[in-house]
Amino acid sequence: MKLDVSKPLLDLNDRCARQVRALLDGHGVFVLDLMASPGAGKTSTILATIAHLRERFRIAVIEGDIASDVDSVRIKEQGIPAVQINTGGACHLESQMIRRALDVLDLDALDLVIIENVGNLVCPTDFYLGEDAKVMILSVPEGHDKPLKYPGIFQVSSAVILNKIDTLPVFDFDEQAFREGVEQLNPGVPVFALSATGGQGVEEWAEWLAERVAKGVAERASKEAAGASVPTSVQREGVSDR
Ligand SMILES: Nc1nc2c(ncn2[C@@H]2O[C@H](COP(=O)(O)OP(=O)(O)OP(=O)(O)O)[C@@H](O)[C@H]2O)c(=O)[nH]1
Ligand SMILES: [Mg+2]
Repeated sequence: MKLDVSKPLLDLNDRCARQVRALLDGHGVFVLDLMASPGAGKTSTILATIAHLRERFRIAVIEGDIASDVDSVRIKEQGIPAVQINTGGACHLESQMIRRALDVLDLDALDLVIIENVGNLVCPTDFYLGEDAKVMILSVPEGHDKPLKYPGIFQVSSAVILNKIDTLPVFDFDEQAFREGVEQLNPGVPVFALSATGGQGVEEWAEWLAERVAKGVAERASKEAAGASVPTSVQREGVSDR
C-alpha cells in the first residue's frame, strides 16, 4: 500500500492559509510571498523595494530561513519591523508559521508585509500562505534554462523578477530565451529585469507592487469611511490550527 502523506499536510496548510487570508482581508494589508533559490537576491530585493516604498507605505518583513537571523537583522537595521522564522530544516514556509508571525506584528499599523521564503525553487511553490501574490526571483548566474527545469514556480508567480542584470556581461545568459520560457509557462506574466544592489530596474518593479498595495489601502479607507469595523483580536483568536 502506498500512502500519500503530502495531501493531509497540504490540506492542513490550506485550511490555515484561508484563516490567514480572512485575517488579512479585515486589515487591508497586502502580503507578498517572495521565492527564489538561495542567494538569488531575495533580501537585497526586499531592501531595494523598502527603499523605494517606505515613504508611501508602512512595511514589515517576515524572514524565512532554515537557521540564523542574518536576514532579519539586515531588515531591522533599516528601521523596518522584521520577524524571523527558522524552519529548522524545512525547505519552505507553511501557513501556520505565517499565522504566528502575523500575531507578532501590528496589522493595523501596516500596509505591506513581505515574506522572504526559504531559498528553494521547488518546495515553496505548493504552499499557499494566505498571501495576495507569489513572486519569484531568478538571478542571472543561475542560467536562462530554469523555466524549463523548474516550471512550477514560474507558473504560480504573479510576477517574475530577473535579478543581477549587472552581471549579464560576464554570464552566458540568453535573456530572450528566458523571457520566452517564462511566457510559455505563464502567458502575460510581467518580468522585471533589475539589479537589486545596483538599483537598475527596481523602480518598475516597485511601482507594480505599489499599485497593488495602494488598492488594499484604498479599500480599507473606504470601509473605515463607511463605518465598518476593522477586525480585532476577537477574530485573531478565531484563527486556529483546525
Ligand atoms: N552583482 C549583484 N549582486 C547581487 C545582486 N543582488 C544580490 N546580490 C548579491 O548576491 C548575494 C546574495 O544576496 P541576498 O540578497 O542575500 O540573497 P538571498 O536570496 O536573500 O539569499 P538567502 O537568503 O541566503 O537565500 C549577496 O552577496 C548580494 O550582495 C545584484 O543585483 N547584483
Ligand atoms: Mg535572504
